[in-house]
Amino acid sequence: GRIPPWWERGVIYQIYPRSFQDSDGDGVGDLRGIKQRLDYVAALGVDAIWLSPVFPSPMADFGYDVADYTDIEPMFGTIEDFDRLVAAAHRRGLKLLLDFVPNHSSDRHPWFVDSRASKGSAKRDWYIWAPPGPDGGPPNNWISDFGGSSWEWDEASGEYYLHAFLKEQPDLNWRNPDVQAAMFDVMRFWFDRGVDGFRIDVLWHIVKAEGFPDNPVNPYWHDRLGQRDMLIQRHSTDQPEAHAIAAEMRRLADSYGDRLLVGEIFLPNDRLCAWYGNDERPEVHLPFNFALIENAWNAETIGRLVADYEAALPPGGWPNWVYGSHDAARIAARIGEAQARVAAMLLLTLRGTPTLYQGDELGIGRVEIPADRIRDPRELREPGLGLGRDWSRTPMPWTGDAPFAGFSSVEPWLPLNGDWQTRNVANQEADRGSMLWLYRDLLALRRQRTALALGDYQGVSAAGDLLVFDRISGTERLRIALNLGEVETGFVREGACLLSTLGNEADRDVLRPNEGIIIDLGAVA
Ligand code: TEU
Repeated sequence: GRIPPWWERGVIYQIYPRSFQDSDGDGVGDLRGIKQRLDYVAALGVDAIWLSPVFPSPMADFGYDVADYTDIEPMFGTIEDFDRLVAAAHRRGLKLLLDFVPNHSSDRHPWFVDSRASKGSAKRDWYIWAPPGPDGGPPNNWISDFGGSSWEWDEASGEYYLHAFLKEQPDLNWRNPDVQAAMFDVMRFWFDRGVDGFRIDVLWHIVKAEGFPDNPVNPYWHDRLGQRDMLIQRHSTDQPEAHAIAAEMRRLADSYGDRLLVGEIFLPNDRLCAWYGNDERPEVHLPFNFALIENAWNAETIGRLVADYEAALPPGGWPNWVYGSHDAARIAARIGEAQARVAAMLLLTLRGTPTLYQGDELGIGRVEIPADRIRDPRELREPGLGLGRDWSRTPMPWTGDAPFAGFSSVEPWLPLNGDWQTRNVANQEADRGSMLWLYRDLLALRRQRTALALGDYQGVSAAGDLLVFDRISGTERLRIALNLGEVETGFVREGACLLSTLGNEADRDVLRPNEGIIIDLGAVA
């Protein structure tokens, strides 16, 4: 039969480079630091690491504002450090994915410096410029993800430029073939250096409707936080031309063999799944599925969203799941540590490629960031809306026995989790009942059991606090039963229990509070 590509069996681990390991005592993590910690990552049992952006950047949005797509930010190291990191990862059987940020560059990128110099600049059309609208204000009503208009007036050249995010992140004009060619060259540059793929930042944003029509008003916006949700991004995102570009990126990736493209796309299932493309014109391998980030932690909701997503997948489309990132509140902060153990079991037993976020394997919860240490521009621009992301970007706590948890020799750029002296890698490695060991056990089981890695999904029940589903491969059938609540619930324990989130086995037909189990129903005829 067909041999599945590595990323179908694989598990991705997201590293936020600023906060993984500092090797040179500046309070910010770096590539050498990541290299020093690769044994930890390999021992966890994941297959690939994805690095948030490591390119030269003024850091207005902590690397998502790229000033040079084909070099390494000095704060993170050199291109030689990068090559050594790739080699060291590959030696351990780990793939390495980079974060590609095609929608926008930094306003300090030489392309934009040239573009804004004058209306007649050679690279004027590499970005998106427009004259004022009829009322003399911005060309249309589009709103930035960081608050305010998406358009910034440029006094010197007498036009507005578009930025879907910060004004320091001008949107590139992907309708321009020279931009496309330059960006495909960027992908080649890193593929040639041995990179195994890309997570593509805000892929659904890269093309905008011609003529820049106003976005329609969102009838539900008053239910949501902030003016960002006031409009439906109909004309500013998800244009048909962007799919053709994704297909071109895929052709390029495929020309290198077994490389992976993960697209960051926030859309409802039907439009999300369109980004798989089809057999004749495949697009990204994995359009990120954020359903577990965007929905309530509730058995019925989850049962339904898994079924809906499975039903929306195109033939051959491989699923994926994620519940944490450098943008989202941490899973343990959202649902508490006891349920975060159940969530780990869910994420690592659903059908599809899971992406883990650094630190979630330690159960890090809410980290209070004192007002004077807030760094995230999304929070600084719109205080009080709860849009901050710093609290999921805090440094990895490696040990309770060294200053700054072994992350750095100096005060880190963001504070550590308040409980770092007890909640850290060293302590959890020494404690067989820790969250870290639960992740290791789950990842090891996934490797051993084809039903978990590649098997079919079959919903069994989703009611009250109880979520039950099966994973099936050939004659192998595993049942996953999760108690999403804090009260004991009846459950018939047939078969052999392979793993419980509580560590030991119950002696009655129940799921204990906050318990999830994986049972082996044995070979089925
Ligand atoms: O995030 C894009 C993005 O759309 C998120 O801000 C999203 O809107 C939000 O999380 C949904 O609640 C990516 C990066 O992951 C983020 O760190 C960058 O700031 C952003 O793109 C701009 O590059």
